[in-house]
Amino acid sequence: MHECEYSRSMMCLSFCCRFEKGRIYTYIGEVVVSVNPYRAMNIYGRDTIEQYKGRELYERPPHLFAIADAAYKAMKRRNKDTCIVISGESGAGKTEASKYIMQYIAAITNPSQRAEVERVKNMLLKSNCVLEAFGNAKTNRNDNSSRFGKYMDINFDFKGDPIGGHINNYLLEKSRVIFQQEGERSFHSFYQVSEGLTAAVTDAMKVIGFTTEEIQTVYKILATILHLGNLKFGSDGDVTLIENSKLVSILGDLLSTKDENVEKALLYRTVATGRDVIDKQHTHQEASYGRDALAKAIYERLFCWIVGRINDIIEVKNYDVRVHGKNTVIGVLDIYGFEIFQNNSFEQFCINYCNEKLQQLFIQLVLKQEQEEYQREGIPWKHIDYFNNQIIVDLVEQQHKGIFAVLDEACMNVGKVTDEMFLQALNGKLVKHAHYTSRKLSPTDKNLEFDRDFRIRHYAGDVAYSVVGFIDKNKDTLFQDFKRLLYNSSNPVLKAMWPEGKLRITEVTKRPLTAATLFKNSMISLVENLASKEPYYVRCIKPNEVKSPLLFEHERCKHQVEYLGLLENVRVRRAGFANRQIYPRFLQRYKMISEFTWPNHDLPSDKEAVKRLLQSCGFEHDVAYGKTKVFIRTPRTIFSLEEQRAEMVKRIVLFLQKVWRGTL
Ligand code: AD9
Ligand code: MG
Repeated sequence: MHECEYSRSMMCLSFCCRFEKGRIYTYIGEVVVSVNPYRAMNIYGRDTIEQYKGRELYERPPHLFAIADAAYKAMKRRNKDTCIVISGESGAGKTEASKYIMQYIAAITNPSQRAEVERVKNMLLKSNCVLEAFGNAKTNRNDNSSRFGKYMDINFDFKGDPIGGHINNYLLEKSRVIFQQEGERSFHSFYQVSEGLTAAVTDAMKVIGFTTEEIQTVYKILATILHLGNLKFGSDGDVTLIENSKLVSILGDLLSTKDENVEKALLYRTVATGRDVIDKQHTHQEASYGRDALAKAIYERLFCWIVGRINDIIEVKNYDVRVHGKNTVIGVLDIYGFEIFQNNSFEQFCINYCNEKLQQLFIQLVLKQEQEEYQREGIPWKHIDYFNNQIIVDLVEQQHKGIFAVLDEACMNVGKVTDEMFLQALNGKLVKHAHYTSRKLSPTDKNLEFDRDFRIRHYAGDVAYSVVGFIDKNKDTLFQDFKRLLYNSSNPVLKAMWPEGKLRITEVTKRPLTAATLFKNSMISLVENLASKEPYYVRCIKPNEVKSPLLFEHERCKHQVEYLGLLENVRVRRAGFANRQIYPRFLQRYKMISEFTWPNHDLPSDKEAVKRLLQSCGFEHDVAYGKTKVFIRTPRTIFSLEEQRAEMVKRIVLFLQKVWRGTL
């Protein structure tokens, strides 16, 4: 067996042993690996929270709470913005982890029980419940699968108490509203509304601050979408008709608009030809397309509106930086995991691209930068190899040549461009790319079943995508008539969701950005944002495909260990250093623990002074001296330095108190 294979196997064995003993968390350096237990664990209660509060990472057994505490401490002690990035495939436990992290942060903050802070915490926690109802659904991978990406910033005041937050949401899989694969469901919210409004979600919305009118509108929109699903078109000669016309008046009522306006928007579109404006009747196919696009668009708009309302309510208010100092942030990222379905479409393509971007960030921050820093600082270092997935990120997002660019170009063409033409263009551009292939390019490849598929070799595995629907989903066209219809509703909440319906037909000229471009831009800015913060990682592993608390599938786990880069992660960490600080900062913090450096040193440089200090404490064996920074191998050394410092601070304070009272 290849050495790496062997090491990965051993790593899985140790995860397996720990999993069987109910120890679902393991550390690799400061990265927490979490194996989904698929059963309720008694490890998240108040007593466990108390055990982790304020402790250093290695003082207690591995736990999510420890990483949450580390991110919190870094934010509080060093005034740094931090973020916790949770990754892993669909069903691996990311969303659950993000909720435990939020609960932990809520539990350890606001010791003085300030009412405003309690209110903010309550809202942050409740917002999860609402977002899950509208953004999660049962898939074949996960009964509660996130069908949107979520990045939540929690803002803290100078005392370290939460004072607000902000949620960014990413590409909701809205096609689920009109179509679900076998065994899957639409978003939870639809079942909740058809079961007669569950108290859970409505209460949460009320607590967050949604008005009764707003909540009613939400349910009216859900009902509208359900009715649109039943709307059928027929033909009478050349004329397209609505077969079940009774539905039109129901829709009119729900949308607070005239029935005839609903009917007209469903059957006609207004087009400007030169100076004239005419009503053009839809073909049967166009009408069906329009109806589906409407259902998807109003759900997506509803979802974004809900996020926007939550943001209005939870955003930081009345915070004066001049009075209270800088407010700092902990970001928590819980985004859809890498997924391979029976049939993979545009949505899976975007989701998997997002996972490539996050893997690239992990590589940049944990594997690459770390090694580059040792080289830069002149620390002896043997390079550890890893697979760099930048090549796949480029394959998707590169200008002109990337798959998104080819797709956008196809969508720009005037006239009818088909999905097949897009596939041809891809084949032409990517014929030599090591991570791309299709039936045309590899006719003998047995794993490529269909002519309509192209296959990407992702960092986490091969995925065949069907091009069917790529063009439509990317163009994401919604006839302007629907926007005007909704804007002209007499329901003010609905009207406010569709401001662009205000435009007259002759004013609408600009081509909107495509779905792919919007998604790409949002991913690039997400990664930039994460990279600007101090990152903490949770890597989630899914032990089996059948949601069993007893089964640990070795091969599945090994595959995840491989693509998550965990072995490389261990190697870099093991050979590397847990902590590093520039010499002046190190001295500033610890100079009081050595007679050679307190209150000032007379050595030729800060580097020499740090050397002397560490020698005098007996830590020489655990450190290396770089050009500008000192590197400390094990966290225990840092704990010990911290303890000695705390002891000295106590003594100095006592001494000063005595001087003050004149009792010395
Ligand atoms: V997806 O990419 O959104 O499809 P996630 O978010 O990674 O996926 P999720 O957190 O939803 O997965 O976990 C899936 C299921 O595993 C949950 O519904 C729980 O039933 C189960 N789970 C996950 N983590 C835990 C845990 N710490 N304790 C108990 C868990 N059960
Ligand atoms: Mg999830």
